[in-house]
Amino acid sequence: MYLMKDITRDGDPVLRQEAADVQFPLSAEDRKLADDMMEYLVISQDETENEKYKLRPGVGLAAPQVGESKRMAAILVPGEFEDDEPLFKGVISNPVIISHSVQDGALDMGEGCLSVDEDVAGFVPRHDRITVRYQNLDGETVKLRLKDYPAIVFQHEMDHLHGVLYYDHINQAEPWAESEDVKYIK
Ligand code: SB7
Ligand code: NI
Repeated sequence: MYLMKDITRDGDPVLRQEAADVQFPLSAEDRKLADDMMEYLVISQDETENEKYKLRPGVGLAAPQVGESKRMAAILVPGEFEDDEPLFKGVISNPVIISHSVQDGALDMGEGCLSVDEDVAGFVPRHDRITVRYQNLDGETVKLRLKDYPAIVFQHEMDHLHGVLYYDHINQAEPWAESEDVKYIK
């Protein structure tokens, strides 16, 4: 089970590397990596469990964040209400954005990252809608259309696989400057 001490922090070169493709069928080691990353997300979103283990809640976790430079990320985006089905739950490998909207979107609260201890504030402009292609744990190719919050989470995780951190996208001079061309997502 991963704990906060296992999460790589900003400054660790693994977070700035281009991650390597995942091979299928998955090795036992990669399968365990996938399961352990998803386990982190599930426990981190459980209020009593996360307190017990002192885990920061996360909706995503990319392999470089646990020191593995591989193109794999676990994503668990909860539904709006408790007991709702998650908007997305899965481990994605070798993801690519195959098309995206002209419309940009940014979370109105900005973003955070388990690998960045001090929150860097500001809007993080991304694509509002994307079509992604990735491989699931069985190696099957999946094509998925996403918009708004889940689309933002996918892009945050995919950035990790390219050595990019969310604050790289923040306007340094005016971090909260609003733009007519960006949709702000609640
Ligand atoms: C806000 C938070 C995340 C994604 C998009 C907006 C995930 C935070 C956890 N992670 O550091 C995952 O890489
Ligand atoms: Ni992150």
